[in-house]
Amino acid sequence: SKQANSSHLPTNKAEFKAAIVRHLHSTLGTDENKANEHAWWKATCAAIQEHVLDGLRKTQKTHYMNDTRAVHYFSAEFLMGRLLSNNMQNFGVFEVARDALKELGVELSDIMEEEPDMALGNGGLGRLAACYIDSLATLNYPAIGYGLHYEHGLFRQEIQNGAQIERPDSWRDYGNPWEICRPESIQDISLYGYVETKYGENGRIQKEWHPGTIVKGVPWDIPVVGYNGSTVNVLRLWQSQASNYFNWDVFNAGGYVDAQSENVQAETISKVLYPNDETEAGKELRLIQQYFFCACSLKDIIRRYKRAHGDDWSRFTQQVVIQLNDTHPAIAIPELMRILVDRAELDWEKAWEICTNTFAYTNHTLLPEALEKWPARMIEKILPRHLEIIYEINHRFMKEVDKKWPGDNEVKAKLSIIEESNEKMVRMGHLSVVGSFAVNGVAELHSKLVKENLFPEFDALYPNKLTNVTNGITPRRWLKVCNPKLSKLVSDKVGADWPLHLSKLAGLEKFAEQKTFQKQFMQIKQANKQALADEIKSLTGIVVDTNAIFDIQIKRLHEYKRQHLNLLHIMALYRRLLENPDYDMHPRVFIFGAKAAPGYKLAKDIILAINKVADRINNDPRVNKKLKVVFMPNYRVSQAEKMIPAADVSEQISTAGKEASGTGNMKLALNGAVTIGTLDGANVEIAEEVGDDNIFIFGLTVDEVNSLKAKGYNPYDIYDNNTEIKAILDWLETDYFTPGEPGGLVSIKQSLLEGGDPYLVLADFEAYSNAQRAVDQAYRDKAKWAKMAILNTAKVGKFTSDRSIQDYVDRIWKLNTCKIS
Ligand code: DL6
Repeated sequence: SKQANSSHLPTNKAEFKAAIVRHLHSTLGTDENKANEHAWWKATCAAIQEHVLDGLRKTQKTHYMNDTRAVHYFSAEFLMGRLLSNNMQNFGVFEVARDALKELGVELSDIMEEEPDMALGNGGLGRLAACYIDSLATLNYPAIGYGLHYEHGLFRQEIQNGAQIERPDSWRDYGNPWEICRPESIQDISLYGYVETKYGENGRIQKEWHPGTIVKGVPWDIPVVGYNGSTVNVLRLWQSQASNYFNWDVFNAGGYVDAQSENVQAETISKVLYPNDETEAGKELRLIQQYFFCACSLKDIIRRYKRAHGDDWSRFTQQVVIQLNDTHPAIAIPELMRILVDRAELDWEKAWEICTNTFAYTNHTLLPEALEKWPARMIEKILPRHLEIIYEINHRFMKEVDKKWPGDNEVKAKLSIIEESNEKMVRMGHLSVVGSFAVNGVAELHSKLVKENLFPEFDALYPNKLTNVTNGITPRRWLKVCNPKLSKLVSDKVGADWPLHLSKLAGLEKFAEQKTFQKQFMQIKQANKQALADEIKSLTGIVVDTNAIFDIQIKRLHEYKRQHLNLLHIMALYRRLLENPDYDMHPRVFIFGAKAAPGYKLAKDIILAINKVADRINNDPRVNKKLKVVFMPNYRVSQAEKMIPAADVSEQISTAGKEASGTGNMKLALNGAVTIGTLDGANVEIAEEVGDDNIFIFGLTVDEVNSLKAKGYNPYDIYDNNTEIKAILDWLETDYFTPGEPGGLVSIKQSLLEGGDPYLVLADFEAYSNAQRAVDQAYRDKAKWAKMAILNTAKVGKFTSDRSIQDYVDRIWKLNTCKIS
């Protein structure tokens, strides 16, 4: 039952009103007359949090009593967004709380806007982690998320004169009503210093790490409420704090002064999220962040394990599985080895067996610039004992490789955890594969490419280690919470339990051609478009026509995602309209949301270009009845929740082979947007599910991309022979879009010509433009489009994160459900 775990959960308006007012008085020290929206928001959160904590306590007790095996999801990023509406929906009290507030004279939708997003992540990888912990709780699996309690999450984006300006994100400035500090579980974490070799009894060599400094890890718990509110798991995020520790040993050995001079101040460790997406930061602080949260989390796990099993390590791998979300937490592998070998004094072989039965690793990218490598020198300085352990792991691994490929030095060099380049580097991907019992990619195509291109020899060496788990999204946040009108319609047709059984959406198929249903479905889309149009107006001042096609591209700004392909096509439409005012097209609004990494110059130039072109088009009365372009500033989870329900068209146009999976593609399809996309990442599986008639696939396939590159791709061939492309690229060089500043947008042209067009934008332009014509034609046939939109919603049940989690559980984690009573 919805209240299974929350005996005092208010079930009627009167109780809710009393609870909220009680918190206004006794938690916030204000009253109904004085309270502003922020206070009402906090009091409402507090009223819900009472029950969240009740559920948390019961869950933890049940897990403890049953000594459950649990998954520990290690991730440098959790992109949680807002929690109030989600928690209310998951407890099944959204409507009653909304009505209670209304009687108090407060609009729930207004106070929800007071909640800052928890933006502790960059993009897909971090949001995936958030969806997964939602599903784990919903499916009643024992699980903990472990990460960093960044003081500043992803930067807030402002747009000034078309350019991105980064402002600090201060999500906790006025307190976070959901988190609980747990000083009783503080951990001490060592850094720097040196290693002493000692000879113990029986001549056993013992290593002792004398740290140069120690920092404190302070845990903050964010409860994670499952749908139906029965299991409440925890996301535990570590904050760094200075400790007063001063190591006289190290000082006397002469190491301290050295370490101290370059020492990272303790508090800076969890100060800020690195705003890079798909690019390795390579900074000392970043490695320290990674080690810091892994070391804290491992200590936490081992403390809990020992409470039940003492020093008996034999059951450890039965109780504990750790999922490494990309290589960011890979340093946990040598850390666990250190604990087992140096501290618990297990033999190396025994320790390694435990280790390699504990960790599993998810790869999220093939982009070479995102594959983490750390200079051995840097690891040695910060974590001297870990570097020794990594060398030992590699030494033993190289022997294994030699057994399989005797005397083959080439394969050894290729597989080695240590890259013997000018500067010795530690390859964290290789370390993760060697140290884990399972390695997965995040979509069928991506996992195939991981096997065939990234790690083929690892696949030969460890058959069955490499596998696929296709990503998923939580249908609670990404349909039930963000699109209440469509949710209600769906519930009316297929029953109210679809958020737990998303395959039930298939029940909509039979209504896809029914006139009344089409009308209802499209009326909801229209209402959602109106709401987004209002939001666009208030954020940007741009007025858009809701009868136009809402064509949406929302994701991090990256060349491989090809927002500039979209932009070039917009410029082509503009040009066609200028040349022929009767150019036949249905009105369209192109809407973007994207943040660029602050140091990624071309990505920021593309944002500038989108805004400059938008400015010109939106203010050109010759075309602005048919064409509008909007760049929504500060794209984030809560903004995605407003944009996705309003999309007609979903842009998923990455160069084939580059987007590991994508999850925005799933969210948009679920909300009835039709995809225009390449055969990349999970688009391939979305196409399989919705069928060729309900998606617009275009462009080069992975094989075609490879053969074109092998043959020698020359973008000038296209530029010289395609008058439209030539005209558009040349346009960027004028001052047409940047009055008084000729060449203001030329870097895009340069990257596509002199730069060699690494992501094949020009090669795919024609196909994209044709696919866009097909979209335009299809949209004009109202019944046809409605059917396509409905079938998208109906056929994407596969992409619930519950299915992904069940896949992980069945094939990797081997967990049992644990009902909370
Ligand atoms: O798996 C989640 C998400 C995928 O959907 C995206 O396709 C992929 O680009 C993203 N990968 C990263 C890699 N970052 N690092 N390292 O964010 O993962």
